[in-house]
Amino acid sequence: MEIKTIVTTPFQDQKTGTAGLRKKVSVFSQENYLENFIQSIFNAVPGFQGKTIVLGGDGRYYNAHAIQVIVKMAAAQKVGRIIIGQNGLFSTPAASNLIIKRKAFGGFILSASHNPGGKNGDFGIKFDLSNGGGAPEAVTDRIYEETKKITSYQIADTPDIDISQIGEFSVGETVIEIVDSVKDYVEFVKGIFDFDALKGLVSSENFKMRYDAMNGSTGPYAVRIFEEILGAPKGTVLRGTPMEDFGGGHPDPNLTYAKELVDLMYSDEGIDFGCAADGDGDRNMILGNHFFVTPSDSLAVITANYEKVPYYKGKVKGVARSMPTSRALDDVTAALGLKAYETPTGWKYFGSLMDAGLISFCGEESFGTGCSDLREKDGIWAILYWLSILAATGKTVQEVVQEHWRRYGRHYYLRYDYETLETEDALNFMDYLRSQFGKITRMGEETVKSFEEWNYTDPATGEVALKQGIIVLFESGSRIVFRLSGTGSSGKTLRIYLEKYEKESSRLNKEPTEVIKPLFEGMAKAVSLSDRINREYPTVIT
Ligand code: VG1
Ligand code: CO
Repeated sequence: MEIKTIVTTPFQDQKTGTAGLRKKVSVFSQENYLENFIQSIFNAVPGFQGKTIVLGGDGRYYNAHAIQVIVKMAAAQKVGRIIIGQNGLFSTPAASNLIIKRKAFGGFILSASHNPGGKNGDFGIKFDLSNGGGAPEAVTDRIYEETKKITSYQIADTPDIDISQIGEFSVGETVIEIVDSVKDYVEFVKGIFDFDALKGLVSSENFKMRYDAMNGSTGPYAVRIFEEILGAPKGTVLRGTPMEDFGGGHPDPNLTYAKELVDLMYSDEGIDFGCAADGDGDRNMILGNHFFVTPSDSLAVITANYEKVPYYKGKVKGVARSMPTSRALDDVTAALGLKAYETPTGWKYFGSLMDAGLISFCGEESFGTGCSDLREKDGIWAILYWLSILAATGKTVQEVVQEHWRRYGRHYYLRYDYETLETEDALNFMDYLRSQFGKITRMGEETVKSFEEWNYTDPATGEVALKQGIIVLFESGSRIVFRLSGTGSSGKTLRIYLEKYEKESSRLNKEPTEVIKPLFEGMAKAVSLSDRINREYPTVIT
């Protein structure tokens, strides 16, 4: 097998964001673009030779091509073994699980997560390390440096491989192992949850659930777990076939993009439990009958109920949430005497806390929840956890959450996203906010207590991450956070996170929009939001 050295020139835009490198397919398909990035990983992270790696993605457009390229480039590096999901498919948590289980050196996850797919959509690559989690900033910075000075890459001159059949064969010195994408993941969740108890609930005639796979990677996982193993009737899994363009949809499990499921849950069909995962299966949404659970509440409820999942009984010592995630979790950790950590946005920041044994669960307001048994967030894990709570308590989703609010109070919470702003407008707006630190003392009815930039020091590694968001804290306890997204592929997305705490029992069941509106309007006026960002309305409110 001949190994070719191809001369190339650097691209200046291969800096990874919150979760890997994400770009339009048209950008990724420029000549040498993908190859440069992969070679830069090999250059920045020595030691691939003879080692095992995991490779697969969410099935979006360009996955099939990228797999062939990565196999040939990995063969040129004399990687020992490449474990590939059948037809190239792995959900992100399943890939993380395999990296850990097979003691791999790392993994390449081909996904742009919840971003739309297809020829005109996004593609992405995430590089995970041997702990099964996204490479930390020190590593991604090194990769970025390599991308800026790359002059050539190596690739094996060999035909495309067949990834449609389970089995093993070799390409040069590299063993290729095509595996059932679902099997190891199923064993993983079976090791955590009581499948007999779950089966009792899920297969019962009195319980109806729907799982929306959004034509992403989790369809086959959900069919196997919920329909085949737990005995839910066929048809429980909606949009279960992975598609290159996610059926034209936006595979993001929230009230806007999973609208059909939401409508179904608010109809008179009498569905008890609704859930969805994103394109690569790391995000989740939880719904009850006529009831939506915010991701921040979900994390708090999961933590408050950890004794209900026997596997976690007595095991949980600490829990973490990303900074913009509501502080509902903090009430629980304080009451249960658990250690609480606050990290920057992005799952990679949880990894070091898990490696150090500090946390068992973690979550983000962006529909991400997960556990330290993996190093990626995990949609199906969260869904099985919720089902376990329902099975153990015999309560409905709504009862569980309302009981939680009665005990701990409720953190009303909404996120306003302004997508694809002009980069300059977005950056200027953030700078404007900085210029107002200490100056703006009131926003509408609220009195400002502090207004500042948030910087982070990792309690496990001492690593520092600066400027991770701007926080306005009010005397009332309400909070507003501003930050720019690190996952978009064009322009800038401004995220504004708004939170208001309520303990009064008569005010626990209000519409979040109604409660948050004055907070939003007071802020918007105080900082002349629309004028500064040149946008009247948010693109999405979640
Ligand atoms: C968004 C979310 C963040 C999440 C990230 C990756 O990042 O806010 O919480 O970790 O997406 O999620 P940003 O920088 O756009 O706000 V996923 O499902 O892409 O792996
Ligand atoms: Co995702």
